[in-house]
Amino acid sequence: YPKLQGIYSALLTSFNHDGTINEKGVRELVRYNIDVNKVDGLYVGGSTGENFMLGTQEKEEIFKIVKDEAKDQIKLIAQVGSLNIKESVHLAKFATDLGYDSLSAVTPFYYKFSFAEVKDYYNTIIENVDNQMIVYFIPFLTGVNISIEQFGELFANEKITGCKFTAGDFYLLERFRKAFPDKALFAGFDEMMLPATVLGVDGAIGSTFNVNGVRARQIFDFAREGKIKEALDVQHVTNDFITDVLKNGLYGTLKICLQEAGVDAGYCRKPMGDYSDEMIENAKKIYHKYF
Ligand code: SI3
Repeated sequence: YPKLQGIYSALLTSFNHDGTINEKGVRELVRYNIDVNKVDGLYVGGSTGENFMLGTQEKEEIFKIVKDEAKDQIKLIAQVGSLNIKESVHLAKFATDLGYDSLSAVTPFYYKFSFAEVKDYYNTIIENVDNQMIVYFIPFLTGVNISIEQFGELFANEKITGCKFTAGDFYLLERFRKAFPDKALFAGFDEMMLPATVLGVDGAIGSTFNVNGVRARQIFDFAREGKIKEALDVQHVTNDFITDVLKNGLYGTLKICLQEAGVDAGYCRKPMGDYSDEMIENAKKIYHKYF
């Protein structure tokens, strides 16, 4: 399987006010990421896609719309992880049949699964499909930690080819890079992209790239060229933006920013809340301050 690398937006999902999927909006989000952010790929059905609040058919619909819009212009990763492993197995086949370049699955959460169970989950999802798997490691939301030794056990399965590393543990990130130089390693925290790039990640997957993708690439490229001062200057502006966004509500603010840019990014899905007038005003100000 080809090794993935570069800048990937964790794709937002555009919802109508009643919570249904806004197909036109999803298409516009894909186009904006390709044409304006100039990303190398999209991570579809992740946290940013509000995936864990969706039903199976809705997940299928999003995978279909995104592939239909993006065609082969960029790489596509389908996040298929779910506590319902039958759903994961089904979606893994579904996305592979659509032509997705890789699968990814969040570590199973909520119940305190043993590592043996986590390993079995990944092996089961990838077993009967001709595709690769990127482990979605996000301990601050799942409570699931994986040690270097355990990553080694997962990678004993050659179809498990990488990790989306959404954690601030740079010691673990460095140990991972040294132990698995050939595995695809993606940074997951946009606000820590510079140090992650210095430690040798192959790329980054982020929510804020939907709006701030151009700066994300600058940080990545500068850091890889050893131009640390230049990279840090862009990271500083990026983190001012991210700090403002996080204060105002992450996904909603990104969507309102995109609306200011002419993209029909829609609403968030309940239980996420509606936009207040104040939030909309703040988000518009944020957009015009940085773009
Ligand atoms: O699955 C996904 O949507 C992601 O790629 C998540 C990504 O790691 C983001 N994490 C979350 C929880 O949203 C980050 O991009 C994050 O939003 C950003 O660094 C701001 O903290």
